[in-house]
Amino acid sequence: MTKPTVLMTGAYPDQDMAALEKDYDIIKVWEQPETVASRAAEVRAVLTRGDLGTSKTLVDSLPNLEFIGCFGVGTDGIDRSATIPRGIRIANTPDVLTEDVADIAFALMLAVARKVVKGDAFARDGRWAKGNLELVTQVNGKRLGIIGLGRIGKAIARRGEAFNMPISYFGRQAQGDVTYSYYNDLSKLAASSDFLVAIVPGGAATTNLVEATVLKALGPDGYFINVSRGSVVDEPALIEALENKTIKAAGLDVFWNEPNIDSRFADMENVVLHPHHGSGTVETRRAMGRLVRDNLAAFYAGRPLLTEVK
Ligand code: NAP
Ligand code: 8YV
Repeated sequence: MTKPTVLMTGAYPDQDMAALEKDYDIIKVWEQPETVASRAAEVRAVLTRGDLGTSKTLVDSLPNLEFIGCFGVGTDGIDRSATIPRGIRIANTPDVLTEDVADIAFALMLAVARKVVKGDAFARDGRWAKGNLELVTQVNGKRLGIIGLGRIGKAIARRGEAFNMPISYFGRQAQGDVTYSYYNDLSKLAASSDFLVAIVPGGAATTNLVEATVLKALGPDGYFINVSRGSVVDEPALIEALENKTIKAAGLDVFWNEPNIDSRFADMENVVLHPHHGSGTVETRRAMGRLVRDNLAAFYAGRPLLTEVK
């Protein structure tokens, strides 16, 4: 039987590529960009990743496209102005990555406040023999502010509770199922936080949400952690705040221009950088790959998608 043609915008982990290639005829855009035009009519399904998305140009070039599967929960990179008018359905990978992304938010909070990266270098390069590492900042008991109390935001809050942190959050509305303090003004949340963690979706509605005034409100003792999308923060303002020490430090998993991030970050002592790898564990990536394939199979079988993005 002929295998259905699936166009992929970027590679998945080897285990997923092998499983996909068993059941589908894959057009690998990153290896054979020239084949897209000649085989466009065959393509009913595209697979992409949260960090790659799907451009309007690509969608418009595929006349029979009906389904986009996203390896990732964030679908801000998929141009909805191209998909909505054509009723193209989208499935993502929520929930399976929630706990790992919350872990990396906490890893960044601890790494930056407790200076774990500096401590590692200090122990390796012999500086320890000449004296102790400077005193660092405590995390437990500090005020935790969460921008976006969704699936991952709530998992971060649960970790905060275990660290005895008073928890507050910002979102478009207060949530009935939590007792945390709600702020509808982000600067007020920042002013009431020692650690301000961004975990809202990217896209037009949240672009530059964390602007200079929010960072100013966070203040010289405040830490900013971003595990959402680079677009959520005004990055030049963040760099200025870090350079001028108007905030204390930042832990960043996401950036405006990934993977070619602003080179000024590399020269700063008061940042811990991480290469957009919040969901990058073997276990979670396996679950994400499985969910993408299950959605793809459901689409071809005419069954309801497991995790459709509405
Ligand atoms: P989710 O459950 O949909 O939660 C998103 C939260 O953001 C909701 O609580 C929502 O609350 C709030 N929100 C949405 N739009 C907003 C706006 N315009 N202004 C203020 N708040 C807004 O999503 P999730 O599963 O937790 O994932 C969140 C995001 O994390 C993803 O979209 C992705 O960008 C990012 N992510 C990053 C990584 C990584 O590796 N770093 C991995 C996975 C996900 P209200 O509706 O009450 O406003
Ligand atoms: C992944 C993500 O890094 O789920 C998301 O929105 O940003 C991450 O889980 C990405 O999707 C994999 O490329």
